[in-house]
Amino acid sequence: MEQNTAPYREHNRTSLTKEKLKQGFLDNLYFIQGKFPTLASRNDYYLALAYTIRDRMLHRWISTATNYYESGARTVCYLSAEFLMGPHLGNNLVNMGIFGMVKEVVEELGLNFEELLAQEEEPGLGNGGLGRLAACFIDSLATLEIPALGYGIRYEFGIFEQTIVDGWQMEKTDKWLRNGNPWEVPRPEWAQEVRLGGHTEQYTDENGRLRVRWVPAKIVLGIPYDTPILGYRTNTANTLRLWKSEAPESFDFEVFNRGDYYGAVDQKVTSENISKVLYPNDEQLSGKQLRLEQQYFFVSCSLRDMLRVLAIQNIPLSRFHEKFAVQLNDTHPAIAVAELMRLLLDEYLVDWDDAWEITQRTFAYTNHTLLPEALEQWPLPLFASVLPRHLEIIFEINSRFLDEVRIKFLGDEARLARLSLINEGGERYVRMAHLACVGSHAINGVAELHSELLKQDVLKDFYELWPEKFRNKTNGVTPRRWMILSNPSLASLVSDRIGNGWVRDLEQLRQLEPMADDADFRKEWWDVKRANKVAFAQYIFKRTGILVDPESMFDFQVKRIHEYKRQHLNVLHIISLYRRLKENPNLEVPPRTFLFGGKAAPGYHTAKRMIKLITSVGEVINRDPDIRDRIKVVFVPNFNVTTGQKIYPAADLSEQISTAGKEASGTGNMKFSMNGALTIGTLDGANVEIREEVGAENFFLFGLTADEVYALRASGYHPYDYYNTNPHLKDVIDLLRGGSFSRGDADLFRGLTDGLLHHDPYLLFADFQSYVDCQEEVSRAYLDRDHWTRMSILNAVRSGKFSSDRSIRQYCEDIWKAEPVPITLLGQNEEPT
Ligand code: GPU
Repeated sequence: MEQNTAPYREHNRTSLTKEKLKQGFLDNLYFIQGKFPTLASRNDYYLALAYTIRDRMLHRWISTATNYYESGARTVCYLSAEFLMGPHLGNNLVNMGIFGMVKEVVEELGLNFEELLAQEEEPGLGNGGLGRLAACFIDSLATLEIPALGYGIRYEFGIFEQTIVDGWQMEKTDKWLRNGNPWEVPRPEWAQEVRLGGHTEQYTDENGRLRVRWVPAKIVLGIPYDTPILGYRTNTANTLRLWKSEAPESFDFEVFNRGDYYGAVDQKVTSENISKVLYPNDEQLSGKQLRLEQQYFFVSCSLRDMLRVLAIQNIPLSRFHEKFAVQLNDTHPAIAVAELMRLLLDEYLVDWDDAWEITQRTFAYTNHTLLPEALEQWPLPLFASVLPRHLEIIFEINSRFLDEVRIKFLGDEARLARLSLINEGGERYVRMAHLACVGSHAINGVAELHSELLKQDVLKDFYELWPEKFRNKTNGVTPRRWMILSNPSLASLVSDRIGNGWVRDLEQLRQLEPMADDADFRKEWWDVKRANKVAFAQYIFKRTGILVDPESMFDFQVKRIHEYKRQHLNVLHIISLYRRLKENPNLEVPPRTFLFGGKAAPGYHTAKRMIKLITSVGEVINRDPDIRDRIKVVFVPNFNVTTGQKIYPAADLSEQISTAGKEASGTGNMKFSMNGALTIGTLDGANVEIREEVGAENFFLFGLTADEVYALRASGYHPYDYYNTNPHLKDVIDLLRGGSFSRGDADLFRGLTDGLLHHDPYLLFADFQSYVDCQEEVSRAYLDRDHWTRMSILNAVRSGKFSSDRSIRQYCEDIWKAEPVPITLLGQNEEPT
């Protein structure tokens, strides 16, 4: 059927005039929500507005799909178990360039625009940095007009909602879909079948060749739900395709369940379980069968989806790797290596060597951590029971791989054992990072230091084998969400001076460097920060009942709660400062508000106790009449994308204090710096590069380097000696041990303090004095407002490197070999009818 697309360009539902927007909004309220303003709820208004904007995205989306279909261009597929998108409405308005106009329209209708934006439940389909990176990357891919899809899982429940009760974290389920999701379109016609469990059999095909057949124990359906992802002021609208699991209708329940109705319903329930909930562990493997099933489920659906596209574009299978560049976001999707091999070998009957070449040329792998406990391994029996055919294929990949190693490193048996895809020391495991390395043509870390440490440590043997595969791609974040949307006053201050080219080319911010010496500009800059702090103080009061002074320094540590990130080091400094202020009330330190935010994995007991530690110390300090006007401690509940958007613009100081060598990159560090916060940090992850960019004189550095950490451990680390020889540290620990912050309960933090005194695996004691000294420097610096503001400006305007546009450009050039495909809107050259 031929369709004239021209009318859709200036349709009632697509036009961008204020009148048409208003009409569209009221129409959607009536025809979609079935409401009239008299009875409409805030959610009705939000949905009507969301649909009004979605209507205006569809022409770009449809045009983009059509352009890609016709061009047959190389497509980037970003495979990720997490996409931490944050709310869509505001971001879509920014990217379409209609934020201001729509705000006016909504207000002219007598509605509160901020309230409607706040009505959107954020899709929290990720734990932290890794999932948020995926979200920034798909924003940049669309902005750079690269044909791309994000593939993942449509979890029914995303990351839990955190509340704080009596100082402890409580978890509530995240029912983000309860009010409907206007941004997604289900595509049931593109459903895929996924097999699980069962066994394999050998058979002889028509040509007399021995082949393997996988007889699964169950089949589940994957239904794709598509969300359009707009580029910033381009015609491009790419797709985030998330898979939901369902029971297949074609499945013959009578035969399989012998007419057992309840059994059939049971089967439906277990099928739906696969995409039910996001595992809330960050950098900690869960080892659960369901988690492996989730990984395989979305990977299999996604690869089959690529094969579907290949077929409709009439591209031969042998060119799969020319059509698709598939990025593995950590090892969560690493099973893709074995699955593509299986599809090619068993379902498309490709020879091993050809299949292997296609596979290796298709995949590239990003590693996101050096923590050994995060490296995924699956016990062999579990793996065999879920994916029996894949295990056979992995054995074959391994045997061919080890033959190659043997030739290169003759006689080096220890090396073979270290490199093997199977961990044979005791209980046997499949090593997913090894599978990813072997099956990929490129392997990258996410900051320079991290990429170096990968080569020296975690992936050393692979580096020695294939040095040419290794790269670095330093992370970045999108300035659209993290500057324009979250900090509009700062963005317009910047655009007033240098226009808005910086939004697509963040290095242009450097044009503002001279303004750091301009007193008027500094005043404006300070006023913007001050207004953001006032707004945040109001938010804090509403959420926690704590009054904070916007004049005080806002000192933030927001990120997942983890021992390696050392929120408790921050607390040790707070206690030491508290103690000094009590002893010497004349101490000249600027008022400071210490703010924390972040979730602890529900099963990570030490992390949960670190939250209790923060809130307990806060309770004492915030109530102490001598001190409470000088320092305060606040735990901001439920840190997520939405609260992050309020936090970064309000920050004076950013705490990036992980043990050197442990934080792969960090991305919050970049968001803070872009919004004019100064960093106190170790030489870890991307901190190193931030310091290089903004200048050492505008960065508060402390602590051991990664090499020093390594050397100290090697020479024998004795935390107790630091306690014995540093009276300040001793004071702090003794206060904690004596129950001063736990209403006399000496047991509450005993586990934490004993752990530090006797083990201290993250070297808090070794870095304590250096940290405290550095904090004194921070305090002195804040007293000089002019100088501080100068440093703040220089931090923001020198953060251009940390745009995710830069990261994505480098991935495109160096790994994906993908090029922009500018989109012409359909009907552009046709006459409207
Ligand atoms: N990261 Br592995 C996560 O957020 N979750 C994970 O499971 C793993 C890594 C983070 C790193 O901790 C952080 O340093 C990095 O900036 C981020 O991934 C994105 O690369």
